[in-house]
Amino acid sequence: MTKPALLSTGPMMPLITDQIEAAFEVHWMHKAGDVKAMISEVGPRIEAVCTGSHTGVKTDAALLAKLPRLKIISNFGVGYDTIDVPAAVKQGVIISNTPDVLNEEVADTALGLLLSTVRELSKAETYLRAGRWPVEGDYRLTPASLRDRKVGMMGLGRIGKAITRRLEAFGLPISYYSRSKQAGVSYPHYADLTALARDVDTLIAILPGGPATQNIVNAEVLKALGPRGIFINMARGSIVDEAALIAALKNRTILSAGLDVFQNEPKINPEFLTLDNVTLLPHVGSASIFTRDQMGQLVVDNLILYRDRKPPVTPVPDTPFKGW
Ligand code: 8YV
Repeated sequence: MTKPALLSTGPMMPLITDQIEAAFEVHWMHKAGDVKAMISEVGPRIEAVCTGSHTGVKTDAALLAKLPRLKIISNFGVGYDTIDVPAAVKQGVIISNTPDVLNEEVADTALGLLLSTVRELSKAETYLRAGRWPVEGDYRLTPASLRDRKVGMMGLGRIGKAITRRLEAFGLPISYYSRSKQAGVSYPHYADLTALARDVDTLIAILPGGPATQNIVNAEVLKALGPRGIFINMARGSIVDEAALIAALKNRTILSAGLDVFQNEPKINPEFLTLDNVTLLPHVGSASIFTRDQMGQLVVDNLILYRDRKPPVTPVPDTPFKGW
């Protein structure tokens, strides 16, 4: 039996690589000397794409146009903002992602980043490691505490809810911003992000990236958040006007920020590194072996199900499965 042709937009973890190599004829973009020539040669035969935001490659309309037999794009990650969804829909391509298996891990990381930012835990450890404790005395009392804070969630999807379960255990009042009010949710709802920012002092972002949320955290929102304000981003760098955020941190328009995601990862804006009121993580929200293995297996399962002409396990809502 000939193996169907698959294009991978970049390297994948061994768990994925081993299984897709066994089931497909895999063409790796990062191994191709001349990507354009490789795509022109194999593009007409490609039936499946394996991708993820870590590859840095966009599955855009131009690439999709070169893959006329494409049936499935299996995305590593719950967020699939590097894929041109309308173009995939137009071409009748199913997109699958890796939801649910990462909810609790990302929520754990969000709380870690929140605590580290509020109580300056990374800075306090750096202080100790630099030998400053015995010389200069105790690390400073932190200006911020969770004890007197109100949280505004930006996005209340499955990961958002895993975060709010934790925030409730911490005893924190919660409100949320989303386009429409969710049935069965009792937290105050805001359809206006600036109004939410005005009423809380801590914003936690966990909503999808892409055109609909591009730069929604802008100078106006940060000003509304105010000088006690803390902004935590577990979503995508694209949701923030980074120049406005850097200015707000520099001018102390807000107190501080905790960021797991950035525009132009991994080459983040170097200005962030010069600021002392921002906690920076290298996009590690879901990054444990335990959780990444489960995400990787979902990537493979969706691809193998396509090969066997069975329904995918996690198609995204934009491309419901109607048959191959
Ligand atoms: C991954 C993520 O780091 O699931 C997501 O959307 O951002 C992360 O879990 C990323 O997708 C790796 O490509």
